[in-house]
Amino acid sequence: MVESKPVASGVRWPKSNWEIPDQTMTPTSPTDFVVSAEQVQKFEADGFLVVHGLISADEVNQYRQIYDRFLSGQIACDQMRSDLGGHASPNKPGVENVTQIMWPSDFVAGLADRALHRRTVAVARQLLGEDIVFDFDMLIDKAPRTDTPTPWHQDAAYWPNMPDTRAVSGWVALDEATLDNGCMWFVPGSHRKELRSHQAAGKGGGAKVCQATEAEGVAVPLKPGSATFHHGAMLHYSRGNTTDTHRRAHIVNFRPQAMVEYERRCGFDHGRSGNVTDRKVRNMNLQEKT
Ligand SMILES: O=C(O)CCC(=O)C(=O)O
Repeated sequence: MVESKPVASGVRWPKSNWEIPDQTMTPTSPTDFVVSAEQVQKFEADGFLVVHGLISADEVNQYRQIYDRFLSGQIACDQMRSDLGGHASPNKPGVENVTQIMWPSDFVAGLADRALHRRTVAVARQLLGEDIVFDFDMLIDKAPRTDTPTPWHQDAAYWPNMPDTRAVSGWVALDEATLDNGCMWFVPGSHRKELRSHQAAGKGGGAKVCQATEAEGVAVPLKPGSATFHHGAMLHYSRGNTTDTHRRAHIVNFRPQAMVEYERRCGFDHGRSGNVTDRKVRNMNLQEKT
């Protein structure tokens, strides 16, 4: 059992004064989530892990309500919103191909202290160690019929080089994730090989792409409330959404506390301070600011 600890110290509240409407996700709801030794071994071997039932159906409904306020603009977060599929031609006028909203927990007071963040950090610590802490979170939505794949990539290719490369993302499905709406695909074991060479996916947007095919990977459909955890060097991708409904995912990223402090000392904060180039940076070597 992992002791629950605050996961996002120093968070800047609130750019929105919107309050979570009921108490379903109070900080007193169970926050621990235990994975087995076999699951830890599987994560080490494969570089990703499927965790069923991370949050309950009631909690999923609560997170969907919050999510839809972001998507509709009721929670104003324009500076954190972009089209991760901006490299592809627009498929639906006025709708992003792939909506990406960075740092949602900055916009809803207390969000980072509730079930989704608490349980993802509990799992992340069991997978990578007790020094693992929250780094940043994001929403990635594929709206109906936007039909835009998220290009094959490794998250580490977006980040600066780190002395300690432990990193894990908890990708929590708020809708059923299927082959047709863009469930995640992973290439087992790719986290233990050299990072592949990445290029800009196209002219618009900040997405990167590397060479990989579905034939190398496995698709991971998920029920709402279930999650995948993938290593920062895991090769992954998702197909476009060809269905009539949204594919909403809330993603929380973790790394060792010392590495979060190192990133921040170097001025790298995953776009939090409005520096969108943070999201486009390709494995530069950081300079610590004194
Ligand atoms: O949701 C997606 O389609 C992509 C997610 C992703 O690339 C990530 O969580 O690192």
